[in-house]
Amino acid sequence: MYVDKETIKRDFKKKLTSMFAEEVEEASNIHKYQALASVIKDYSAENWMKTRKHYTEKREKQVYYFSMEFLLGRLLMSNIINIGIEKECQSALKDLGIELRDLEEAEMDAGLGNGGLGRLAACFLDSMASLGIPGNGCGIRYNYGLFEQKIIDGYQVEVPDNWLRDGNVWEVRKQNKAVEVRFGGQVKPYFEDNRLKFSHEDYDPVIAVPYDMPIVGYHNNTVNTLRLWSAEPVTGEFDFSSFSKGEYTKAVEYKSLVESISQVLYPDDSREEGRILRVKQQYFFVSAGIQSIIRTYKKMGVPINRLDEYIAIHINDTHPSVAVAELMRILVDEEEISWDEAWRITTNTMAYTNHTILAEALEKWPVEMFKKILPRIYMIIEEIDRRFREELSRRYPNDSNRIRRMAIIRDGSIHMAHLAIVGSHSVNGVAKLHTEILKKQELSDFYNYYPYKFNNKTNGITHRRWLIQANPELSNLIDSAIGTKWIYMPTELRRLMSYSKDRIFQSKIGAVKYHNKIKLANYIKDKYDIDIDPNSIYDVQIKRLHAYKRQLLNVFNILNLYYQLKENPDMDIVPRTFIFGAKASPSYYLAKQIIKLINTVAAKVNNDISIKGKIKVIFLANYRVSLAEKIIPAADVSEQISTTTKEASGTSNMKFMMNGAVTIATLDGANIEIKEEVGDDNIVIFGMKDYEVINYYKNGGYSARDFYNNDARLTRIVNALIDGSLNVSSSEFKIIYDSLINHNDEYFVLRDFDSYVKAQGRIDELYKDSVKWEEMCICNIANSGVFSSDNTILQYSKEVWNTKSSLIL
Ligand code: 26W
Repeated sequence: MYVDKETIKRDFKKKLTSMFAEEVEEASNIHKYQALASVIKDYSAENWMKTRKHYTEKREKQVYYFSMEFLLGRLLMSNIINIGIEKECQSALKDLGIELRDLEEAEMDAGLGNGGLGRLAACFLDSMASLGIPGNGCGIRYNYGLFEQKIIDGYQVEVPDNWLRDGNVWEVRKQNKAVEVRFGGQVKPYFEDNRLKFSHEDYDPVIAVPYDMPIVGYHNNTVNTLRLWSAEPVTGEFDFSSFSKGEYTKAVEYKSLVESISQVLYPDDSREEGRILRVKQQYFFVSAGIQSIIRTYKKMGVPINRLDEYIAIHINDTHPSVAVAELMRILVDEEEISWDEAWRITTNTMAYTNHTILAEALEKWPVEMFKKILPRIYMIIEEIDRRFREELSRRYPNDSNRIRRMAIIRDGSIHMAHLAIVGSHSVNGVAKLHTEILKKQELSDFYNYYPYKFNNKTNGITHRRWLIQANPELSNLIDSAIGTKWIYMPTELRRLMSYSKDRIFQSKIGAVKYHNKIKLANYIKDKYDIDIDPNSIYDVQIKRLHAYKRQLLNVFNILNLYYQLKENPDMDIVPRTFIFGAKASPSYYLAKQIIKLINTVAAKVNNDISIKGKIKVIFLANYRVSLAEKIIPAADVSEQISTTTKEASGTSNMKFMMNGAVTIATLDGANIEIKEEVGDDNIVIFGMKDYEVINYYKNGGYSARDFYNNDARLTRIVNALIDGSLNVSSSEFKIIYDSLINHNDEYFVLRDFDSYVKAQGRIDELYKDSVKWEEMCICNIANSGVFSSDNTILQYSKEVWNTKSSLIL
């Protein structure tokens, strides 16, 4: 869609008047942002309608991506860029004395996610729309996203993320599409027309109200939908009956209980109430989503038993896996289809992605709790489990152990991953190694039983946000070298390889990086009043804080360098700025203490003039999508240092690569595939191999204490955690010390330390050779195209969903 600059100016001024009765000169940046966003939304509205109509008229198969998390970040720029009116907007605003970048900063991130899994869902939405694939998102409209992180005295302090404070311009509330979701109560079986039926009585009704957000495709007139559900109390009769009995307090209680369902992302589930709420959240959006899918489907006039030909439902991790039982409930109880036929439809409709092998994330719900909240759904899961066990005992008549291991309900718990696997036709991991580990270890029983269900889909990232939007200078430089075909076909970036040794192109790449580094330095100066040197190596680790991601290994290398510099301030190293960004889960004490440690080390290193500013450490607070967009284009080194086998894929690794950073990595997750693309010379690999890690876990034989005792560097560093030399009380980091020495270092920090330090030494050497370094940067950019989420989505579309691109002409 094209809009000229004069139209934008006129529409924008009109909006400021109609929304706020303000003129340009008096409006705040927030008002100006909201007016502009609203104008942009208007521009996409017609195509939004057209896309919806087009899909229904053509009876296109649609995919619904069910996810507890959508980490969208900001939408203004990405919508402007995808519509294709960036230059026009910029110059319209300029005429009015406004910088588009300033308005961009006024938008709150939609932070409805924790990390990789949520951001992946957002990248996938962008790719589906940009490829013209009929794809919708389905999730929860949390009133509060992931907490805002403040750093006070070096500690993480969580503050509610009130992202809806100024309203959300992008969303449309669709009251007339609301549905009812039922919790609690009892289920009574009865016979009617020779059929066993179930009536659900005394349940607590919750109204699910959808809020739709447009997902604008890139230059293709497609606008798909992300539907987020909000929980509201039933008004009218229900309230009135409570009031009439004089139970005012009860009515208020009911209201707040209902509203708690969509109140906040991941309420702390370390307590029973939190767990109950999570189950409710999951069923709430899944039930609402499936009900609305069925409603829309029925309008097409196709018989219900062909649902699987027109609908694909994707289960993003185990969180929405109750979808299997909910679809069965609707087909069997409401549509009165036979169990076997309903099961055929359900399994053909559902597909499941696993995102982790960490036990803590494989959800299990206690039967007693679950059946109180969802009595009918529990009955259905019991029946699925009963039939599945029967099937298994036919196949494995003498192997009761195996049947027990694979059961959905076992030892008083419901294993949601098992439900998802049994109820789907496709199960995938998110990188080659991860899928292999699922097949050979974590899910090997299921792989033996259903080998045809398992497949790999390596993650991806949208190059539109992570390159075109976040790094316009680099994107323009690429255009000038190889044209713009890469935008539609990112693997075309390969053509940059012919420039990898071109000294002029290399220096241009260097200049873009330097420019981005200055921008980040200015941001840091502004926010933290710390000077960082744009000629230093920007060495970046940004991701959730978790022991397996080993931010600790990074800190240990910094301390090691610091002690070396103390002894020899003239040591010949390239100055380095170590940059961290990470949120720790509020109840994860060890992770929070690692944040405190990073800040403690930062204070010590940054204030020690004796090391002549050779290293600096910066912890950037409140890591989120919009901050990542500022950091990644400025990074020289990408830290991907998880314990091998633990990081399912990683996706920031791909973002850094695409922006010309060099990766220092273990052979874990997608790092392996990055290495395959760039070749051994353009990545720095260290650490244990997957089989070594697996052997250690299986056979023991690792002694962290030996490494601590036998490596003087480690003795000193680990002792520093408890000897007061970091200028904090000696008990402050006792938990970190214990995790390493008394709990034998579960993630092999000490084991990989030496190898990591050497790898960091190689980085230093490589960077000194600026010609070689620039060549490496170009190789990384040139080979990043396969990691575009467009590539990933095309594979899902073809191999899992059976959907196709359907563009409005
Ligand atoms: C059960 C609670 C829970 C929920 C979410 C535990 C853990 C999570 C994580 C935040 C899930 C997550 O983000 N996993 C990441 O998914 C990415 C996308 O596939 C992968 O690239 C990362 O390796 C994986 O850690």
